[in-house]
Amino acid sequence: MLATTRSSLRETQPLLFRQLANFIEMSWERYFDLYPYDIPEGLGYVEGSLDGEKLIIENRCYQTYKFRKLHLELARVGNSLNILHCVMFPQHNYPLPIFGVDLVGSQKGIGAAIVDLSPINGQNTLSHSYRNVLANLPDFNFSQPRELPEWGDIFSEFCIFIRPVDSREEILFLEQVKHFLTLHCQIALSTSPVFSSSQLAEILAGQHNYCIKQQQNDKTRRVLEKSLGQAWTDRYLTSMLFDFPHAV
Ligand code: BLA
Repeated sequence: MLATTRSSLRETQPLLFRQLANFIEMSWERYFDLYPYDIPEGLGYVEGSLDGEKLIIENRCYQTYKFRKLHLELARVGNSLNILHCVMFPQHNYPLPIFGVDLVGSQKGIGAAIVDLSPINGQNTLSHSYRNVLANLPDFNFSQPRELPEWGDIFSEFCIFIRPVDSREEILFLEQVKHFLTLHCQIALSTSPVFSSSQLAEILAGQHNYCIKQQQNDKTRRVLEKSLGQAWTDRYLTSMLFDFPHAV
């Protein structure tokens, strides 16, 4: 077990959040050699309550040989809003998609559950090794699929975006995330780096586009701004949640 202190916020979050957070970390520990990641000053653990409710954020980040940043964030607003956010950013010389998952839950239940392996090549397609597996996963026919916002053109055709209606659907969603993540870790292990400047440029451009689009999520921005203000939120979105590497 790598982490010596388990998150305190985690213990207070609903079951699906805890199960997903635990599975993500277990997978990272199982498949990769994890190295420390330098979280920007003051952004690892955050508490804020400007004029809204109290917001608590706990971040865990690692880097590996093939990933510049593995990021797991748990957040809680007031007594009711829970958030799990996870993104795996590949190194700029590995032609891998971006794994991302977001859970947003209130007292009324989980309103948004989204998972994807987002392609970062110009054609917005995943390689055969991903497609072969993802296309053959069972189709659970979730009863409340949700529509992606305009900036959501970064997501693949396999993206799952739903409002789970009961604990059965929550478990099925968790199962799908496990498939996505396990597949990704296994493919990442056997992926070789690219060397040509055109391939490197394509990966950089793809990651850049992913981050720029995610930064346009007004719903995330609003939650953060209410508790921590606009300047802080700008810095958080661009340096902690969706930072991107500049030219090689
Ligand atoms: C939606 N994200 C949301 C919502 C909130 C947040 C409040 C609205 C929920 C709803 O419509 O029911 C808030 N999410 C946060 C906050 C953080 C967070 C505060 O991660 C972090 C501090 N978002 C991601 C990632 C993905 C993602 C990695 O961070 C996808 C892989 C997607 N979240 C995403 C999408 C929506 C969303 C697509 C719906 C946006 C919309 O409907 O406009």
